[in-house]
Amino acid sequence: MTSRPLPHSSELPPASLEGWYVLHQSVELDWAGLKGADPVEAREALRSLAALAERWSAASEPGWSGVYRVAGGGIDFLVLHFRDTFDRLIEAVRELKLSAFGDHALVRDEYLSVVELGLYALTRELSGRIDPGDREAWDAALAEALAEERRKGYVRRRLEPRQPEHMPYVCHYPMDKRRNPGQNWYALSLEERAGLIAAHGRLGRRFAGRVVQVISGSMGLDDWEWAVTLWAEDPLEFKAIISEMRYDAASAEYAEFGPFVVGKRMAGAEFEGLLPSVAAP
Ligand code: 76R
Repeated sequence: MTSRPLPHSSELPPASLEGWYVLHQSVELDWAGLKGADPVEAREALRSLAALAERWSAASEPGWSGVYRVAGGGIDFLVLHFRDTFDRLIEAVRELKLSAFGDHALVRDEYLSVVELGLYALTRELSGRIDPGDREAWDAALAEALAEERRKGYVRRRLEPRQPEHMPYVCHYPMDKRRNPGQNWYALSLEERAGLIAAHGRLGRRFAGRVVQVISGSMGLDDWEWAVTLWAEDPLEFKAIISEMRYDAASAEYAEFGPFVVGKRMAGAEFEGLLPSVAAP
C-alpha cells in the first residue's frame, strides 16, 4: 500500500501533544429522593461523595477529580475527572455510580476530551526546514521534536494539569473553530493560523497568575472540537478573559461556543451541609 503524501505545508495541522484524558460530568442532585429518604441513608449518600472527592484529590492517583458546586444551568455539580488512561477514566465514573451517592446523582451531560498542547510554532519552524511531503523525513523529525518537547518539565505540567489551591472557581465550555464559507479556520494556511494563535497566546499570557487554562481536544471524541477549562480566584476573571478574547481575531472571527458551566470546588465538610435535615447531630 502506498501512503498518500502529506498535503502542502500550508495545510498542515499543528502537531500536538496529548496528556491526561478529561471527563466533565454535569450532575443534578436528586433532591426529592434525598429529602424523602431515610436521613441515615441520605447522610450516607452525601458522605460517600465527600469521601470520593477527598480520595480523588489525593496526589498519589495517576490523575485526580474535583467536585464543584454549580450556580445555574439546572445542575448542582460539575464533576471533573483527569486520568492518565481511558480505562482509569471509566473506572472513576464507575466508582461514582457504585457509591451511595450514585443512586442520587442524575448525570445530565458529559463531555470527553484529552489535554492537548497545539504546537503551532514548532510545526511552522519544522516545516521551514523539512518538506512535509517527504513523509519519512518529516515523520522522523516530528517524532524527535515531540519527544524533546515532552521531556520539558513545564510541558509535562501542562499535559497533567493540577488546579491551583488558591483558584477554587472553574469555568468549562466546549468550542469549535468556524468552517463557514469565507470564514473557515481549517482552510487557512499554517502561516495564518500560527499568526492568529501567537496573538491569542500573547493575549492569554496577560492573564498569567489570574487565570489558568486547560485546552483539551475532542475531535473524534465528542461533539465539539475542544473543551476549555479555566480556573480562577474570582469568577469575574472568567468574564474578563473571555470578553477580551472575543475581540481577538482567533476568537472573534473563528470561535463558536457551547454552553458554559461555572462552579466552585467543594471541600469534604461542605457536602453534608447541603441537606441540613440530615446533618449529624
Ligand atoms: O503562542 C502560544 O504560546 C499559544 C499557546 C496557545 C495555544 C496553541 C494558547 C494560549 N491557546 C492555544 C490554543 Mn488558548 N484559549 C482558548 C480559550 O477562544 C476563546 O475565546 C476562549 C477559549 C481561552 C480562554 C484560552 C486561553 N486556545 C487554543 C485552542 C486550540 C486552537 C487550535 O489548535 O487550532 C483553543 C480552542 C483555545 C481557546 N490560551 C493560551 C489561553 C491562555 C490564557 C493562553 C496563554 C497561556 C499560556 O501560554 O500560559
